[in-house]
Amino acid sequence: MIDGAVFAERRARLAEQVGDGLILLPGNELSPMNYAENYYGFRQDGSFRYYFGLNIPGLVGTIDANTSEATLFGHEPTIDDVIWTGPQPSFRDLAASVGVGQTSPPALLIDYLEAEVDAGRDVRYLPQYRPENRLGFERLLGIPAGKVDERADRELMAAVLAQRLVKSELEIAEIERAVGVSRDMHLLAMRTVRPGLWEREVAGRVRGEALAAGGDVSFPIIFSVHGEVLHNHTWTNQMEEGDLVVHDSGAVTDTGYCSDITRTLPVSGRFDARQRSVYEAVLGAQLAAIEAMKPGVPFRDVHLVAAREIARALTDIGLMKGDPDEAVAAGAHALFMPHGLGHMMGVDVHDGEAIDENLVGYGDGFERSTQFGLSSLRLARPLAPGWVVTVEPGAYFIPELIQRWRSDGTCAAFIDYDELQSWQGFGGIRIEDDVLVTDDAYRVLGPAIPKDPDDVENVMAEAADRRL
Ligand SMILES: [Mn+2]
Repeated sequence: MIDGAVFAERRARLAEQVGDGLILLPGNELSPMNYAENYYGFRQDGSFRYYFGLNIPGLVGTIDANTSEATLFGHEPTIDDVIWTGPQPSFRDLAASVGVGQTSPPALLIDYLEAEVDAGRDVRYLPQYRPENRLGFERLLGIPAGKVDERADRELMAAVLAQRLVKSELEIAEIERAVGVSRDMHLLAMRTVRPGLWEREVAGRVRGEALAAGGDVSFPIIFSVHGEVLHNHTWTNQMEEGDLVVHDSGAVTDTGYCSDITRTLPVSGRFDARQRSVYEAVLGAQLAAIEAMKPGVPFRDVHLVAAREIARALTDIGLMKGDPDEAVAAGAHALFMPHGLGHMMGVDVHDGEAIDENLVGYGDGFERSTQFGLSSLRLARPLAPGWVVTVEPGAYFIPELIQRWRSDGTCAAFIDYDELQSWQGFGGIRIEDDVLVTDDAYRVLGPAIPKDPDDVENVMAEAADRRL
């Protein structure tokens, strides 16, 4: 539980930043899977959770930016609610628990907004990513659903991001708790993986660990021997001797804070020589990138530190050639790492991106590159104290991409395509941790999760010994 005063203080700061008008912050609704009353697991909107704390569907919050007075719109539980979902605290008490003294039935929201608009006040809101909320705005504000996002309030967007992206001590402690759950999830996977098991058998147990901790996963688990498929959310393969498996997963705690951690495991329990060489390239890149983090350093530079490390190591291995720095300038490393180094993290696992990905990561004179690979970087601008950022370099062998580049002769001066031929089916490797930017440097958050290749092998070997 987070004290109600925390949310009241956040709302007061936002009101002060925005200055005038009425801030309208809808929470999320339950979302049907396949018929009206069969829902996906509920996930609250990040900004609503940040300012109003409650993890309940169907609520709307307003903050008067002139007075910082907040109102929560929602209904008191009826006898039907009690029959179907059990005894509920009163809505008034729930609102009070997050420091809100004023509640109102949802039906009155439309009149309330109309009165504000009639009085000449701005109703300010954030872009909406859920269709039901866009439709709700059409009904409440008379803005066509398709035009809701373009009329979102830029000042409010900037103010919310400025506030949400800088984490307080309390938030850092909550994120570290989420990383602690991640540690359990990853150790469980390391102790379970072996040839013959199916990916889904491990993914299911990993999810169970997140549920047992009182929360859930913060996004659908990536657990695949096809790690080269960057966002692979299927778990349909049987793991075989010699495979690598990429495990990218995170927890969300009961207070709504996320973690996002990736480890890559040898299914046999031991990395072979090639696997270890690429693993060490990725680990070296991750450690060098983390080491480069401090306030004022553009995250784009940190990304390029990782890219150069990978290019250097792959040149040593014989997969790349020429000068590694020139290779990175030409974008050649992106054949192996086509994604960005990381993203912000908080109440959303990609924190703030529901508001605007470019507003989170660009600006301050930074514009998104059009170069393949670098164009996928979500965060480029200079780091600031209190930011929590993932650092997740990888190296992947994507057959279709290699084929395309080879036949186009792309970056042929920097890639040894003949050598690459014998690496078909290698898969992918990614290593990810969650890092706080401190006043003068960085801190890797949470308890350590094995990532040195010897440590990973040792955890797997101990578990294999116990199974005998
Ligand atoms: Mn991530």
